[in-house]
Amino acid sequence: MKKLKQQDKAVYQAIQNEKKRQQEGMELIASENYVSDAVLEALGSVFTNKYSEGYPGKRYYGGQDFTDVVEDLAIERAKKLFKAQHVNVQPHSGAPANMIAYSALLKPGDKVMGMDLSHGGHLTHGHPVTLSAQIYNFVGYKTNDQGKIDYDALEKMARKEKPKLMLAGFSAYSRRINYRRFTQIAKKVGAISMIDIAHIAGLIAGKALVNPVPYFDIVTTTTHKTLRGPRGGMIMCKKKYARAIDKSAFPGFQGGPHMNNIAAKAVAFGEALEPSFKKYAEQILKNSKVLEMELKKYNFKIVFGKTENHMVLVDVFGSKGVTGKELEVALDKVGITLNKNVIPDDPRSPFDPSGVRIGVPAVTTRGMKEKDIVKIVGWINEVTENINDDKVLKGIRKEVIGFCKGFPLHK
Ligand code: DSN
Repeated sequence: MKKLKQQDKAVYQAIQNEKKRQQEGMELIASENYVSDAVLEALGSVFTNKYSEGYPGKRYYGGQDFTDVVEDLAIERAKKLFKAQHVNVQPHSGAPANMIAYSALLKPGDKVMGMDLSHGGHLTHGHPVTLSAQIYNFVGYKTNDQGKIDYDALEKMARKEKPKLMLAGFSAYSRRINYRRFTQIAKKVGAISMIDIAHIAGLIAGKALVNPVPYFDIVTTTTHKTLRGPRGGMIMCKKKYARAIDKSAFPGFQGGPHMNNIAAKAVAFGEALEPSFKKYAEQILKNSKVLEMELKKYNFKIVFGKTENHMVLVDVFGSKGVTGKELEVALDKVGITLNKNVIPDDPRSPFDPSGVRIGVPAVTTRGMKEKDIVKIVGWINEVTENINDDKVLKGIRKEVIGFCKGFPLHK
């Protein structure tokens, strides 16, 4: 970064500080990860200079010889990874990907069934604060007392509501979804089936979880969570919906695609096709199970009962009398980063909810294994027990920095 250092010290310094923060801290936000140096290089490439409205072979401006190469590579690799019939790699991120899909399939006022946010769903699945909820008529389904989706109840609800679209997927739910049953219900009520796999795309690509793509009409995802690519979105769909999705992405919703980002997606998908990615996905599940078991040992309450993916949702207020925000702030002081999170039908405010969400994709990328997760949960417990004791927190901070030295990040 010689040029940047000379030209813009303020930005250069902020980048250096962020690098240090990442190196000396433990990243447990379930949606975060570390990209490879190769992905970073593609992101910082000259493709950022290029406008490429349209699709490979059908662009509106000239000079597209090489943009077509990287977009085709990204599409072909994604098709191979997910066995998808059609792929659009242009969505700038997950929220736009969902809006692009909705507007391809729905008319304003159409009904959509999506998972309630406090039960693990996502803002863009129809939360009232989002544009999606202003345009479409969302109704939310919930998990039952065992922390699972009750498919009989879901079917009953679908028959009553008659949605145009049934949406599966989540951002804080730690259980698996019965893809066959979900899509059968959608078919029975004549709804289009859609799933947002943003959180688990890497686990699917790494074959640690069953691939839902063959089951669903439409699949949206981000590329930067477990999939470990650049920040971005992607839509996969059955051939039948290909034209509608492509038209909705461009010119419907977005302008020029971010070609540097698409180049980086191609690189990340290439990495995900390597055997080492399968090992990484398997290790995520192992680490996540240890996370759950260790938290239970310390009597933390695991919402949804257990984890079957890369994360757990913990009711820290219910089990320890500490709010999600209090724990997030205290853990920040020791260099352990996670996020406060609502729990099902949380009586507390989303700004100071009962829970925290903890995920292991980033620490797994960093090379941490089961024994390391045991250590991390020990620290989480110690911080919870000593939440107002700055001396204890300072001591843990030193230990975390020392521990992280054993897991170096970008040079
Ligand atoms: N912000 C992402 C997450 O943390 O799950 C999704 O929006």
